[in-house]
Amino acid sequence: MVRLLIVSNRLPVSVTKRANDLRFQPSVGGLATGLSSFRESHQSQWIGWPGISTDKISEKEKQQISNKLEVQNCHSVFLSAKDVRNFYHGFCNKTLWPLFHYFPLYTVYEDKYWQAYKQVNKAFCNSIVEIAEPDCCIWIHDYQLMLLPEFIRRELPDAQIGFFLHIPFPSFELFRLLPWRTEILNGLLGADLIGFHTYDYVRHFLSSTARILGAEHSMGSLTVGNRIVRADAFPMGIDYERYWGALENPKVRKRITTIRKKVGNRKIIISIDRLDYTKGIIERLEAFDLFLSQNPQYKEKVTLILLAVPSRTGVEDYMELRKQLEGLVGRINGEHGTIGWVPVWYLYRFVPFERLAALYNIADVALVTPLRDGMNLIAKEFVATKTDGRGVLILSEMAGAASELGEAVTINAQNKGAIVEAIKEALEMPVEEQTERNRIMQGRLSRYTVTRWAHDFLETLSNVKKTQQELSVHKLAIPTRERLISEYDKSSKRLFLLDYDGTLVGFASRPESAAPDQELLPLLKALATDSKNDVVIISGRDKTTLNYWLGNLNASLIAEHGAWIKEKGGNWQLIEPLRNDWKDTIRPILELYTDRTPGSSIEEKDFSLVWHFRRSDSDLAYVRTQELKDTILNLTANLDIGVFEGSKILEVKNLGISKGHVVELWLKKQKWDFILAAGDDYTDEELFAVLPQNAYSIKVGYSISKARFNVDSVGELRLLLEELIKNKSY
Ligand code: ADQ
Repeated sequence: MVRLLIVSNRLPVSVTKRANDLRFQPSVGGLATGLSSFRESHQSQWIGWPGISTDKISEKEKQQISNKLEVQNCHSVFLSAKDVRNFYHGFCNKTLWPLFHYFPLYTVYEDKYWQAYKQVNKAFCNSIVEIAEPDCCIWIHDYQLMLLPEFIRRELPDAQIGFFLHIPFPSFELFRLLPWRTEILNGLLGADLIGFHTYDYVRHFLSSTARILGAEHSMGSLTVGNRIVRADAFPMGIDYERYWGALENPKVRKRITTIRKKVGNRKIIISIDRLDYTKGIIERLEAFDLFLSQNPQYKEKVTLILLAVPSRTGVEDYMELRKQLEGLVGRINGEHGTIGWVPVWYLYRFVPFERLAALYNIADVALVTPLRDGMNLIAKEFVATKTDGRGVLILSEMAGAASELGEAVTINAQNKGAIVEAIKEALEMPVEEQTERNRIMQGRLSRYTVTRWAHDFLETLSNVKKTQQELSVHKLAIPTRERLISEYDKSSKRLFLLDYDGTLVGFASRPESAAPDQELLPLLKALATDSKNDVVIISGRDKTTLNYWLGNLNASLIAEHGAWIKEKGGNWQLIEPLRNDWKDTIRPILELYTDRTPGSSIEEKDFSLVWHFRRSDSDLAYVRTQELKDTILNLTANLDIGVFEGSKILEVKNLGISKGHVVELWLKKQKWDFILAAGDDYTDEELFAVLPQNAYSIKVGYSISKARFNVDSVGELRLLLEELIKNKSY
């Protein structure tokens, strides 16, 4: 079994020091508790910070901590007080946290924070490299470690690296504000699988990689160098059985009795969160205040229990929030309370599981109204404890959990009126309806638990790795390359079928800018001058451009994917008569789309029309190509016309034209004893398909292909061609 390393900023055990004594306690939070059962069944090690800075402990204590945690399979990464200040409170919690939660005004951009972030990610990398085996499985968690996948990839190129983001990935409009956006994206792309809670976050991430790095995806898969990287949604679940079975615990039942005695028969609303401005606690309290003002009949009939867990207590924004919250609780209690009734019971502390479960269980309503939340486990935990089916969840649309818990009463957390209405609806909801809604949600939560989530993630990671391995089997490795060169040397009737764009030259932002450079022309010239070689450049380009660029070579040219042929020393010939009267109907449509899509342009060839959108906004272009395809297909249903999507182009052409068709003519010309064909896109697949088994067919780039081999890049293909002509004088 491949060894699993789990990496997160905090270890599942936190160390504190009181009166010279080290104390070891379980860390708060869903990840640590959620993965505990999973860890027991897997051979795994956890790498992270034990929560105490090195300035507070001696070298001896540091060693003591390491030793004690190693026994629990936890490997410590130590941070200094300065690291905690600049990395954790700084870049993590003053830059990434607010920006990723759509609070750009709270976001601080400081170079010293960024430097600390890089340095701590590097320190994590060093610790991992010390204990990891080259092919082990490394699962990295959350926004504190977004550079780590790339750092590890450089050190351990064969490792299986997964990354999961627990907070939202913001829309491109927010993410682009980050001065270090490129580094963060490249950091993440060091992983093989990048997981998010919801598909919306996946979309945002893919949109940012496309717009910032120009890396296009296909169904969530991106090609990064010679690796396929996948981005997908894995909604994190909870340890369902633990919450569902909570009532069996006598401590939980005792706690419920105590609370019931104190609250009497009043309805109970709970509000439980880490004290964080993203959780919408102030807005929620203001809504409760409004509810009491607008519904005097509920005075003395309802109690809001507000439990806030201390969080990031050293950060000013959090201290300010606490002050504001406590002021507001005081005002509401002062204004609405009576001698025997305190409307809001406020607790600022961490509570153990039994108390938390008792609160979930006794509550009539849970108000979970974050302004933004990656997932929100409180909502799920509340529903899971409702064994009798009673209780209503009011849930913000802005929590990732909303995409799974559609039966909750969902609200816009900024709309106080809507929260007021929802509280009333929840308090008055018939029991049958409550039960019905909860049963559906419980079914879902019981199936997709945290253990299933972890398995699902790790299984997908291993599948991505398998796909990578399948593709890398086809990589033109040194032995095959040597065999190819030796067969070339021995043969005398050699055929080269070479695509142009994306194969011999890289893509340019404008099609006309991809002219052959000063390295390519001599290379092709040397190849074509050898009398044993027959070189055919087979392209989708129009014949005028091809002729202008490559017409002087001792080579044959094929233009428009096989519509036109110019044999060595001959003239252009049409392969077969083709219609092009359809262009008059299609051209005005393309013109309309070009006007509506800034950056796009039309290229007209004799037998095809091409709509280019490499310089357009990728999301807009995506929508437009789908519309355009539908429109054209409707118009040309009875004609012999096809619509094809290529690399940032949409091409409308006669169906009779195909690279495969024209290559067949060449294959019949004579008995070739060496064939090398190279291409990069879907039109070249038609070519690869008709080649004899022993031909060297090479795809530039990595994706599933009919070609026998892959090379990484245009540069690698050119190197191979150079090797063939090296040391040979013509
Ligand atoms: P958090 O922002 O911490 O997590 P959340 O998902 O609500 O938010 O998890 C909080 C966890 O802490 C829950 O498991 C809960 O039981 C526990 N907890 C809350 N209040 C407590 C209290 N007073 N005493 C004891 N325990 C308490 C981040 C993201 C979330 C995402 C999680 C998991 O911000 O959006 O859901 O990670 O991916």
